[in-house]
Amino acid sequence: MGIVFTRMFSSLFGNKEARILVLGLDNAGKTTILYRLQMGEVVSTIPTIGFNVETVQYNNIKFQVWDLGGQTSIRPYWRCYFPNTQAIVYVVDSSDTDRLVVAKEEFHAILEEEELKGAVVLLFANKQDLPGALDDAAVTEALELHRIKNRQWAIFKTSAVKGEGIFEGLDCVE
Ligand SMILES: Nc1nc2c(ncn2[C@@H]2O[C@H](COP(=O)(O)OP(=O)(O)OP(=O)(O)O)[C@@H](O)[C@H]2O)c(=O)[nH]1
Ligand SMILES: [Mg+2]
Repeated sequence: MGIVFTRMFSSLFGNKEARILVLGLDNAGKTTILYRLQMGEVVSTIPTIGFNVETVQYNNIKFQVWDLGGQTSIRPYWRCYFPNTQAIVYVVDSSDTDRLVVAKEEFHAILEEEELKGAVVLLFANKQDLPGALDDAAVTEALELHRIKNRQWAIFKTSAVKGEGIFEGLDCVE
């Protein structure tokens, strides 16, 4: 998997800036992940109305990381950010089992978007530190990831608060 991603990202991005969208339901941990990536720290967050964008330099690639608000009323605006996106990080609160169906529907709707057809998809099964959090295999099943066709994707177990797994997704990028 790592080699595949390394090759893929290298050919896609070279030394250019890569534009990454961080998407997922509200409270999934997107903003926490963004600032973990950028500062290596846990920041206290409030629900994002609109977006946060930061540049993260990693493995000789400059990532322009866009973290969009995930509330129901804000999700229709995600599409404004779709053009020119190389990768999507889709963040799931693995402990929020009640909303996995909604998370699944939003995820598959994203995959249908014409403007995102070429984007690589990384899933973060976040909040692994919480009791009752589903692991990557269970999230894979709940989100019906076997339905993904003709696209490079990978899922990572993450805990933004513990700083675990966050860089693994980008780690494959050289
Ligand atoms: N236990 C635990 N809590 C987390 C983790 N990641 C984020 N949180 C917490 O979850 C809450 C929501 O995190 P945010 O990063 O603001 O969530 P968001 O996805 O940006 O939410 P919106 O901006 O509303 O879309 C905060 O209280 C975070 O501290 C994690 O890995 N483990
Ligand atoms: Mg946020």
